[in-house]
Amino acid sequence: MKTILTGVRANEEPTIGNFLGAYMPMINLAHKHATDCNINMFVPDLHSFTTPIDHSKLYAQVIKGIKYYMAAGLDTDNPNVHIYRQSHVPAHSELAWILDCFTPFGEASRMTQFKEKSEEHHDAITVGLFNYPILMAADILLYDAEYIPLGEDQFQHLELTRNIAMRMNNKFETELFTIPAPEKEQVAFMGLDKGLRIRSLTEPTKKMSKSSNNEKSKISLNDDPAEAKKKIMSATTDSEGVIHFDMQKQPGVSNLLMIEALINNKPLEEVIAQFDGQTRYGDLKKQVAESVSNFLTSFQAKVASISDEDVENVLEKGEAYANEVANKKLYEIQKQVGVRK
Ligand code: AQP
Repeated sequence: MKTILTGVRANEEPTIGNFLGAYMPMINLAHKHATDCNINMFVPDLHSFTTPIDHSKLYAQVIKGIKYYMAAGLDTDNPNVHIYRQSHVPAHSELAWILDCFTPFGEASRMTQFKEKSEEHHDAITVGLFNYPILMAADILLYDAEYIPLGEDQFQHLELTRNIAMRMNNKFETELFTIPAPEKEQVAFMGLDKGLRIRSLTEPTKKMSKSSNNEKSKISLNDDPAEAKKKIMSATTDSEGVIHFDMQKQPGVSNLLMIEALINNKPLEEVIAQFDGQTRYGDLKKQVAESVSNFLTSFQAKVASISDEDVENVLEKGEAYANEVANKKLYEIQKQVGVRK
């Protein structure tokens, strides 16, 4: 059975960018492939402090992250659905070390996310931040995952994962790792024509990021719905005076059109047809504000109905599965690199 796998870091409160770019594609695939694929949705909690965080809040944020997966519609009664924490499957960090030794420094240095994040956090650039894509490769390769629903920003890391896996398969002349599908195939598997990128509300040429210090730039999943409406109403647009979907020239309005389509599960063309050529940006903002506020109200009610005990039960099952699969794979790899007979 093929494996579909994804995760969202628990460093900060996730945004609707994470929700629309990573949660929704995964949930849609989980429904579509409920009987013919393993669906692994994990919390990369060890990835959560590659940049500084408040560690006293991390544990609670991880548990909340799992409630979010469940509230988004992941069917935890399906035996093919596996929810787990990265830190509770030690094989992830063990494999990351091995993969480190098969990753040329020059190749890892080309990761644009590292460059961007080190500019943002120039006072705290850690080796962990540099190594993050290699731990991500371990997260994927341990489970022979083929499909990884990701937002556009993560495709370079996926390519690195593929390169490491191919290099090791060649070196050891065996099919040690399943090679994850390339970007084009991943995107087609998600039913998209390209990776999703929800933009910042205040600087729409940039992506919406959960770690941004500017609260107005993002809609977090725990935002008060009335506050979220205000953020949409004050979103940066442009002075063109006419609404067109054009990410280059009009990234602000195009971003709002995209949010409106994705959050209501409507085709983008339908939303574009409704607003194209209109001159009143306020009408578009009002409709998006209403949609976002309705979404948050209903999502937050679902989250509140899930107890910590529900999460514990799901994790107990998911982590037993993950450890069994991951350890089996790790043993095979350890044999190949010569540390186990
Ligand atoms: N704005 C976005 N649009 C579409 N997809 C997005 N993702 C993140 N932002 C957007 C996707 O969410 C998944 C989880 O990301 P992550 O938290 O593991 O790492 P990230 O890419 O670093 O996410 P953020 O929100 O930008 O976090 P911070 O600010 O903490 O670095 C990935 O699939 C990602 O593509």
